[in-house]
Amino acid sequence: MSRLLIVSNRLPLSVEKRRSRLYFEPSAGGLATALGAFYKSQPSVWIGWPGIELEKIKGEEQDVEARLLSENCHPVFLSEQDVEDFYHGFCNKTIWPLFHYFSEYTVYDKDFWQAYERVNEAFADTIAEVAEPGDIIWIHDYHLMLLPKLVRDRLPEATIGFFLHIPFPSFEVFRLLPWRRQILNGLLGANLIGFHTYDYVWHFLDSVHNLLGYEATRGQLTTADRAIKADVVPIGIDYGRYAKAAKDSNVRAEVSKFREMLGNCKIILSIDRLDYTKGIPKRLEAFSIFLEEHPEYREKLILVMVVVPSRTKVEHYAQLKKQIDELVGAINGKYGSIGFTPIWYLYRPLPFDSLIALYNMADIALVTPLRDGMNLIAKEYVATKTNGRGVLILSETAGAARELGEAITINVNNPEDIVQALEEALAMPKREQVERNRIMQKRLQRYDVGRWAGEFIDRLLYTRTLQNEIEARALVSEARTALVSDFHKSQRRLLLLDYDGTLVSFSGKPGRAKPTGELKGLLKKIARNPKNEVVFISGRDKDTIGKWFGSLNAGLVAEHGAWVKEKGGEWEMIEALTSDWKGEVRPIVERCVDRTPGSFIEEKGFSLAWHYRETSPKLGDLRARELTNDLLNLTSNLNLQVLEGSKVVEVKNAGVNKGRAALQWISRQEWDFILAVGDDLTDEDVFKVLPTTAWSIKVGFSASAAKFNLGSPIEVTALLKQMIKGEKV
Ligand code: GDG
Repeated sequence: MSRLLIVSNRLPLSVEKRRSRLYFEPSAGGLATALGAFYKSQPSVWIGWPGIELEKIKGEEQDVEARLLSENCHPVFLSEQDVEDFYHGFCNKTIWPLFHYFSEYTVYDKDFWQAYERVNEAFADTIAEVAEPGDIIWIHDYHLMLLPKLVRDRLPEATIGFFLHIPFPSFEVFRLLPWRRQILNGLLGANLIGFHTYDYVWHFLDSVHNLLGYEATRGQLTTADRAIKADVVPIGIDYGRYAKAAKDSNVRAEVSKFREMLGNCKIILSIDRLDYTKGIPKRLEAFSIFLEEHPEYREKLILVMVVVPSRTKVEHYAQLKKQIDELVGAINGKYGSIGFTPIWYLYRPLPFDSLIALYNMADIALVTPLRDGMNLIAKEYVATKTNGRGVLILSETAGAARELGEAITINVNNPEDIVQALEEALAMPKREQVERNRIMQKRLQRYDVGRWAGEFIDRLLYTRTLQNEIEARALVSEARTALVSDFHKSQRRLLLLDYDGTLVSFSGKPGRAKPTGELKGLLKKIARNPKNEVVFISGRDKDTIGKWFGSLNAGLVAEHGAWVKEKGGEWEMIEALTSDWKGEVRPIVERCVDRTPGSFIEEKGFSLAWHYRETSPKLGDLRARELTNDLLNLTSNLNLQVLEGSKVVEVKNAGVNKGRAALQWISRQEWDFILAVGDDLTDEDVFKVLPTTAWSIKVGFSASAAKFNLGSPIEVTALLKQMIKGEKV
């Protein structure tokens, strides 16, 4: 049976050393709690850092490892320097602030980055040692974004899922990162990349499009040889645990204890890790305004604010702590009295029972992050409301706001908005509170953490099906051997080869994609063999094609079939064509060039092509659609055709296409081997006119009439080399 390999920065077990003795305790992190039950419900292994620096357990590594292994945990040991530069550095001073839109807090440091690379490599090595064929590898969070690719390099066949627990920022923010392409390429090693909300998916795909050029269709990307899916899979909570805990006798005892201390006051609750993303000062500011504007609530309303210490080593956290202490002091000083403090401020973690008791009692939960991937506090609060009463006020920039539509949502940057939300919450009739909470509870119960994990794995396995479809069409193993053997057995062979995107990769400017000496040598060798009839079928103008391949013993087709040149012959037009339509069309294309920086016109004898490979991708796509529409309107009465190729829109005479030109050769004699290779829409016309016995290959993995696919021009030239290997000319 296949196992689940969960990979996260921290293991669910933490190692501590006190007075020379080792202690193994459950980790406090949310992920360990969230996935704990799921992890135990099937054969699983957890890979991560055990929370102690290597130097502190020198000589005892094997004991630590053995103890962790007995709980199916595989440690990745990190040195003090790694913890400093990788965890406190790149993770918490670079990625965390940037991905939460705190670009002014973001530190760009090469040593941090190198530590991030190093630690991700160490994780990859451990996975490669532990993984067995068929295992499912599920990598978690922003600490390990390079890992999917590093694992893919080591285990090409692996099934790899990645889940990001924090927001993925918009492209304008993400692009600030000096190592942005490495991060994206790292993530693209996965088969499935999961996010909490559609916004994050969209931001990710947008960055991939802008920075790497891959376009997505319904969340699916196809790179050179792999299908990758980005999807929304919002994390749930262990609903049953929270709902049940609220009725537990220990929790009831805690409730009575707190009630005695708080009297009949209405309770507003907030619980956060100490973090600048949580909007704690904004909340305090709004609470202060509320007390100012509503003296009737003084001494009748209390804010219980739990702040859990975290990342105290990072400077911004220490500053934040000071700011909170001061604000709390000022508010308590101003609105408190001898027997009453408006803010109950606890700077420490709470035991689970106390946490549930506070959730259960609170009239209002005030959740105000400036940015939050999801925010589980909001969900847990709703789950513990056994009698259905209580109001959730939730920041619209928390991922949870996407699912908890019945909460009162606020813009945290507007204190008046928070004040109004408090007024609304305090005035909300009980019936309405119950109605809203019951709807949210139903949703949270149905889509709980087990369902989240199960769904993620199901979708991950589905991406394998997509991948299998791609692989089934790839020209590999038996099919490739059969093609080569057919070629060797045959005497009359026809090779129809496209050029750009097929024999060479695209370049920003068409003139730069010149064949190298090596490529020309290879093609020359093929064309020299009297058994081979080679035809280059290109969309390029005849002068360029003539200059590059005119000296070869090969047929040439230029401008998508407008011009044809037989071996040793002259250029001829396939039919009498006119170009007087250009005067009418050119101004439209020129206007498009003016409005689209980086684009340009290529003028050929019988066509006009608008190239946009070097424009910003989204603007290019938008303009391509506009231009195509404009041209279709204009050309409907003219005998013209508008084609959309790879980053090019082209107008040419109708009826001229590569297929028609190819037929000139195909119908010439009884070939016993035909191979056509091409990469874009214009090559489909060739594939469609081939006899059924012919071999056809599309470069790239999008839909095609070709029988097989190859990933790139490099693979095409490798195939050609393999075909002619051992052939005597
Ligand atoms: C990431 C994302 C995303 C908190 N204080 C105490 C305590 N907690 C528990 C809560 C909750 C968890 O910690 C915190 O939940 P978050 O949602 O803030 O999650 P994080 O782990 O900080 O962070 C976040 C999450 O991943 C999941 O994808 O929601 O956006 O940043 O479960 O109950 N538990 C106890 N005492 C406390 O004082 N016992």
